[in-house]
Amino acid sequence: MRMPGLKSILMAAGLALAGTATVASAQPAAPQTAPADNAQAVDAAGTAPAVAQTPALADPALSNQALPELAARDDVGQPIDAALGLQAQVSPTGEEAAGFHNAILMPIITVISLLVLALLLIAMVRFRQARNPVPSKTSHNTTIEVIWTVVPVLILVFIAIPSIKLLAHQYRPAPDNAVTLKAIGNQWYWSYEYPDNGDITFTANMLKEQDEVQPGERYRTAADGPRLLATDNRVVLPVDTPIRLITTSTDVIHSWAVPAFWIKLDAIPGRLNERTFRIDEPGVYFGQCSELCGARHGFMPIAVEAVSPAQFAQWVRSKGGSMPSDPNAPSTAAPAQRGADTVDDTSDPTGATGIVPGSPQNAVDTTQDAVATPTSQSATGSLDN
Ligand SMILES: [Cu+2]
Repeated sequence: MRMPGLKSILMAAGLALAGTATVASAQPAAPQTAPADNAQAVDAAGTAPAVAQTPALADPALSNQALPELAARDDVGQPIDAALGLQAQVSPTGEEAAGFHNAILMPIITVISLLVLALLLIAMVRFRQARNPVPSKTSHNTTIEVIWTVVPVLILVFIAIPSIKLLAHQYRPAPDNAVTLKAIGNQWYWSYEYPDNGDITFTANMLKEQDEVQPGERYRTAADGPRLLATDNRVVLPVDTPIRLITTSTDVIHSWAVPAFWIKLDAIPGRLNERTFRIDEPGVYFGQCSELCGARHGFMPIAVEAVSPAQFAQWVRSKGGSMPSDPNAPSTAAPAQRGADTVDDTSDPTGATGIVPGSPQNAVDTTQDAVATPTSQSATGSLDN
């Protein structure tokens, strides 16, 4: 009897040791895998991006955001003491989901719970043994059996319609003008890239408390946000703009989650996950890694600063990046524009575009096509090509 118990204890101990050995060997490898993971940024810049893997800051006492940093608000974008329900939602899907939860799911589950409680109480009181010394011989009742089958089906169908609609909205692909944010999970911090905005990469580490830092080292202030949620670098995103969030990881599975955006997306090594969301209100929003990822899982917070599109563009340029509309935009965005122009010029059935003055071929086109009216824009596009 005792032998299998001892054997399983030994096996469990062996597995536990093997597990810690894997974690220990994976840890030093993590910093090297981060730059290699981003093949897109390597292509765009021509050189491997020097992702700052060490949390060291140039001046740790100062914020290194090139923005007047927004102060975090107590009532939005973070947990509130003794509050019930969902955080205030600032994205369209979040508002839809919160409405679904508050207006449909909560009332239905409340009514069902009260009904079941009432039925239990009735059964306990009316059909108790003391009151029914001779047990009833009732075995079934067709009407009630039909009702308790059909009504739950109807309730489920009623819930499924808004539920599937919400699911579809959550997985709507990003439009072309979306801003791309790539969040990379590391044990135990997040690093970020903006692949459409040049070579912007940075890491975000949790800010320590004043009594935990060395003299001169940056510590958390009230404006940074709550304890365990404030980070040294905030993710900056524009409001009223579709955000394409891409997550991946360098070591284990993490999860990028910001409750106010209704976003929780796993970051999985070797994979890219993608979701789209929009932020309606400027502000500071906090989240945390939401996948158990190791010893410091609880200490890799997420802080997002949502600003106006103009401020976002200013921030991007101050970080050495560029907006897709900039003339010196990186090659990741520019070729699509030129390619689109070429297609427009050649596929125009009226021959109205792509006319170069003095070209014999175009002269023929113009004579044959009565509606040919070259615009300066199309002529420029043609000359460029
Ligand atoms: Cu994590």
